[in-house]
Amino acid sequence: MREAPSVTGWMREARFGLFVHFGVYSMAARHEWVRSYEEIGDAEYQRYVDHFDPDLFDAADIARTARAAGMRYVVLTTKHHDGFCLWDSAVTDYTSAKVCGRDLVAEFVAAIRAEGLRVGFYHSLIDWHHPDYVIDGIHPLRGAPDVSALNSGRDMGRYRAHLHAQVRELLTSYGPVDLMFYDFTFPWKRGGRPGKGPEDWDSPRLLEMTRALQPGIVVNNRLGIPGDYVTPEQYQPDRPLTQDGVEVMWEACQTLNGSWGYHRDNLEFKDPGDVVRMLVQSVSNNGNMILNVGPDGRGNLEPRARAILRSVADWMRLHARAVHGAGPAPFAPPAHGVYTLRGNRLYLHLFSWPFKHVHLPGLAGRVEYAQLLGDGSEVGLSSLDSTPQPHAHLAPLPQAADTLTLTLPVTRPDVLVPV
Ligand code: H79
Repeated sequence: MREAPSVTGWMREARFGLFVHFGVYSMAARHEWVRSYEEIGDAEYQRYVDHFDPDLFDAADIARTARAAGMRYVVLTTKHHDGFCLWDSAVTDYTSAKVCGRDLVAEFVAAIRAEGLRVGFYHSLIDWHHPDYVIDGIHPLRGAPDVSALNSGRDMGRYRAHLHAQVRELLTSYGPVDLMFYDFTFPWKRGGRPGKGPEDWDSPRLLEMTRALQPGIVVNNRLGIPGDYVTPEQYQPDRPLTQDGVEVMWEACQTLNGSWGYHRDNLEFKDPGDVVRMLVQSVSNNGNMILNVGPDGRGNLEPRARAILRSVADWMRLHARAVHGAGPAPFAPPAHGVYTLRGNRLYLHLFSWPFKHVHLPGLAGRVEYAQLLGDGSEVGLSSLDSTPQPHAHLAPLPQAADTLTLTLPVTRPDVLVPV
């Protein structure tokens, strides 16, 4: 069952990507929203800009790490909500190029391509630095005594022109770009102030320009108008997603520890088993997962993130074929498990080990051969129709005639080393 080729074909096939959140907030090291959370003014935030020196930002290292983990695409924050740009923009000096002489977007694109991976840009529609961006309920200056006076000089029309000019730069200066992750539209009121809707960005024209400049690009739906895929954030859908009754491509974006930007004191990391579970759950529901790392203030990938990705890489080395090019299966999985299907190969992922046997309704007579994917060792098959059935008399509950029973090792064969 292959779908018609389309611009999204590579992305469905890829299933697994790496998100990279990096900016001057990485130096504050307490969440990429630090400017908003702590209502930090421009002058006060400037100290991160002045001291920005990402001497250990090594795009080649990031690209190698992603590829080893079985990720097929990498998405970098070209600009986050704080407005600081990682490329040499002609329309602002608030850039890595002006501050430290490096076009990090250029370094990123070259390195990702060199590893044979797809290139994605994250670009924030929000901009807490631009003088024309109207202060709303999540803006760092929302608590200023004179917000109305400040806003009277601000003009979203001028900001919109700036936003479009920056996107044009990104989509014309770096060769082919495979994916654009716009972030985000929030038409709801907060703190008594209206949010921002598609009219603030002129989303239809921005989307049109995006496609005109990069005809092959895949675009998310956070412009507030339909795009090519939807982006559940830190949330795992438990079924295929639809829009207006039609199935839609989706990508769960997930963090390692709840923060996208480097967060030094947050020690609550997911374990690699959780990460793998989220990935195969995504694939089983016809979705992707993009997993985030936040390089630290010097641009380095911290040891905790590296260890998790190394462990995921170990798992992917053995199990990638159950992920890349795989999708949902038309069978109901047993408890605590999901299926993924690729061609005529069905993969059963068990999140809780069922001791010696697992029963698979509807699969009797349909499976020719079974093995553990990790080591290629044969797994025994039995059903009511087949002989021999060595343990049938021991089963407390007879299984339905269409149920296939697998005989498993008593304990889980571990391929993931805990970190
Ligand atoms: O870049 C990462 C996040 O910083 C960004 N998207 C990912 C990829 C993101 N920005 N906003 N959000 C995610 C969600 C915003 C949630 C909000 Fe709120 C709820 C904004 C206002 C209400 C959380 C709570 C932030 C302020 C209060």
